Amino acid sequence: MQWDAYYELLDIQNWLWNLVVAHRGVASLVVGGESHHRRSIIGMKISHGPGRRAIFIEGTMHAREWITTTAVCYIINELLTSNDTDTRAAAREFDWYIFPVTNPDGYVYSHQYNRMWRKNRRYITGVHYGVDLNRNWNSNWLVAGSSTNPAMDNYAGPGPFSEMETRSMSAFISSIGDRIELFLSFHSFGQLLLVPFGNSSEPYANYNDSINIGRRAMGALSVRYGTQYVTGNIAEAIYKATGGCIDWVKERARVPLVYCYELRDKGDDGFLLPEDQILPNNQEVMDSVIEMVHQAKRFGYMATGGVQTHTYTNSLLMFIIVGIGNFEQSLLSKDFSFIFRLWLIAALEDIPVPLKITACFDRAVRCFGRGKLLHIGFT
Ligand code: 0X9
Ligand code: ZN
Repeated sequence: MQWDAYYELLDIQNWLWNLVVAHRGVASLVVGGESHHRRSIIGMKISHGPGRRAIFIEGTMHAREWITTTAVCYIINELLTSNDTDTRAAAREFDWYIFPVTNPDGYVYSHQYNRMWRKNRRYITGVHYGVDLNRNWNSNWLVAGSSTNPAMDNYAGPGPFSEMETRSMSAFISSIGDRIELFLSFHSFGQLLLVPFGNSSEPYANYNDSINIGRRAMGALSVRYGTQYVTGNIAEAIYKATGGCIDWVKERARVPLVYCYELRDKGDDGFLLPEDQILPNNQEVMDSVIEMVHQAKRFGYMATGGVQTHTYTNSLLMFIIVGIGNFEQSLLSKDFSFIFRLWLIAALEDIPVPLKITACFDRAVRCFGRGKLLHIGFT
């Protein structure tokens, strides 16, 4: 694949397959779901071994947003072929699940009949086709920025998960959900990095971490060509819109770090981004993804070592945590399971773990607040 043209679905699928052949043992194809017209939603899994935490990336849920397709393909290409040290390390350290086209019927239609098509291609009623797949997820469905009118581009469908694409992809995401540490959706356009939720700017448990990590990633994005992105909550930075993919992934799949990119540009060419911007766009996006992984680790996410909790269900280890203040709430939050995991890894890998212990404490202190943390340990 060259980075100076937009490709059709079959070309992309062939390209993915050729990569699997060239990178046997590391790259494999996964079917994450199915479209209304029975096309497979194909993704690339990149894995250098079992037991790793996962990073999930999806693009082209909106058919006309062609720059997202090529950007996601570029990420796959770099992870498999780059000589850059950080990129190679990131490729080895995580299981990557990467889906360039999550709306294949719409994508094909946008190539063959209507370049500005956005939705899927299910027949609804009268002359109307298509549901907006980014309004059809079962998270605050139809609460804001969605339509009940099938003629509209933001038609949310007759019910949450009424569509084959969202239903099957959500099942796939759920099946690997507790391994996913970072989830990225790619859309265009607007040069934004969005965090949940689509109807409220109320900060969730790790909202500040998410914004901080996101801003730093966008700093890295800007270095190569000076492209500026704004990081912010969906409802504030773009508009209120619910039933979106990342909201569901955050709320229901409980993935710690979840972002939606709105790629180039800011409206000059919009969805029709000229082909000479493909490579620069893809390069700067890749810079940001690598920085995001780096920053996420610095903030205490992305625990490597890949220990799966169920391995330890019969373990004699007991985890005792004594805190005050928002203790109970923290117990229920993802932050707690993160600390728990870190401690399990630290203890069970049976290696000197001063760094992990430190990271654990840093994270715990951020979670509970300095001074509130009394004791964390094993018996
Ligand atoms: O409206 C959308 O779905 C996205 N913008 S786009 O121009 N690509 O259509 C924004 C999605 C924000 N995310 C959620 N609403 N969850
Ligand atoms: Zn979109």
